[in-house]
Amino acid sequence: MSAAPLDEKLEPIFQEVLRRNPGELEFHQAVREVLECLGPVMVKHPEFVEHKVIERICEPERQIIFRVPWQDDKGEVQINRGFRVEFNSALGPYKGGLRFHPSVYLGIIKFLGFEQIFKNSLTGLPIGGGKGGSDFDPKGKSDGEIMRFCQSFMTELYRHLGEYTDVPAGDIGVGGRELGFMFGQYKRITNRYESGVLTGKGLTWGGSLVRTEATGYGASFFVAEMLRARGDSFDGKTCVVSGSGNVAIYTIEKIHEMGGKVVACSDSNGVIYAEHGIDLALVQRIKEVERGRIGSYAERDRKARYIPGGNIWDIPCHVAMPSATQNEINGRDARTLVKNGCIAVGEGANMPTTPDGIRVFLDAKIAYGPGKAANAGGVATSALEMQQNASRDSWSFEYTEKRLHEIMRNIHDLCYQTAEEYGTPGNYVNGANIAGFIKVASAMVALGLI
Ligand code: NDP
Ligand code: 2IT
Repeated sequence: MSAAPLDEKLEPIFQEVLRRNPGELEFHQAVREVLECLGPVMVKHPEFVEHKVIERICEPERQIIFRVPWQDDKGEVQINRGFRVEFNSALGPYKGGLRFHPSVYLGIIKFLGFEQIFKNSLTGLPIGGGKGGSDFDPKGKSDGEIMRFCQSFMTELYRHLGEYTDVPAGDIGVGGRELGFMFGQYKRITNRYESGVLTGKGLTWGGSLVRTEATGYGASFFVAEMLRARGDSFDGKTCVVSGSGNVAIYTIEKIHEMGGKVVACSDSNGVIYAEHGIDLALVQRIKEVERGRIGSYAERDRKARYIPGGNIWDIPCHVAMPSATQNEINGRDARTLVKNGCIAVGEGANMPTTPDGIRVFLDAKIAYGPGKAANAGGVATSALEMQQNASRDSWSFEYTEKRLHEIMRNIHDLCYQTAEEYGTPGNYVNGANIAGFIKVASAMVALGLI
């Protein structure tokens, strides 16, 4: 954990968070990172201290934990645990994805929900923060098993949702297929075609163009803005993108469109290194059509190399875009990246860099875009999907992408300017945490003690 000291008013608040949430390491990490940035804000805004905004913001408004029973293809009963943490609704209905992964426990959902509050605030759109999921492992399951699990999950969750209450979407292990099964079950139970209750929907049943691409495109736009602020661009840059899921795929696409070359991607088993540039159509065939493993890429692109168990951050690059999971870049990885000439890092994933790693990037003064700013394009486009659903309209790809691009530019500029205003130019961590916090905190004060 980072050694940076906390402001004397904030230290006891953090100690209380540790005491009240034992064993939730990722949640502690996410809270500490935000609190480390807020000392100067407390000086400028004594009303936030008086109204105990930080103490309140660290405590979820509501946490739901439930049993998810389902039957596998052999007829055997399986039990998983479901979660929805409704963290903060000062700015709008709870909004955030659902993660299905065996590593999921309350501490992961709380870290994600906590980050989501500030990310959603940065988008400038009316959405609060929440997150959910399950320790269900979708890998190797049949479509029938996925459907039965999703139906059971929604049979409990539906009572907590609503277009004005709580609006889930996808995250790791949850994409169009899973959202379809969940939307179908919601519609059946409630007898309402309530499009605005979920985002990331398919295009034939209320989804928005660009939502599938939005996180990866948005993260690439954010890095392009950071590079532009330094008089540079993606043109001719060698890039590395970890993961090979939704975020990674559309990051690769947009980087290639903007003139960069992605030479590596990965999954939890290994790394693909393609010095001549990753063939995106092949990655998409393997991941989106066949639902296979990235290792099989090297069997079909003979110039590429598969490194089982490899560390993607050992591959030299100008731009690194972690797009898999939390804490995938540690201090050592960050030092390797900087030593190898990395000039920019854009986080498609949530909290992919450890506190040590963040310190290395900030000390090296490279362009470092933290997840809650860089990957906000996904949830921002979810909010655009909600707008389209509310007006029973659907926008063109070009118009929706233009809106996403503007939003990412605005987030970049807000973080950049806030970092300057607080005396730490170029520090997007401070910029994102401070700007994201102030908007939510101001709304919480205005809404009274709730
Ligand atoms: P997907 O399920 O589509 O893909 C996840 C990718 O990350 C896979 O390649 C997966 O490999 C890898 N991965 C997941 N968990 C681990 C792990 N514990 N160790 C190593 N590799 C892992 O998810 P997304 O692309 O949607 O999400 C990726 C990241 O982006 C997550 O951090 C998510 O929170 C974040 N994000 C997603 C948004 C969205 O709109 N989808 C929006 C904003 C952020 P494997 O198949 O081997 O598990
Ligand atoms: O982490 C995230 O921002 C997401 N998984 C997307 C959330 C959303 O509601 O679109």
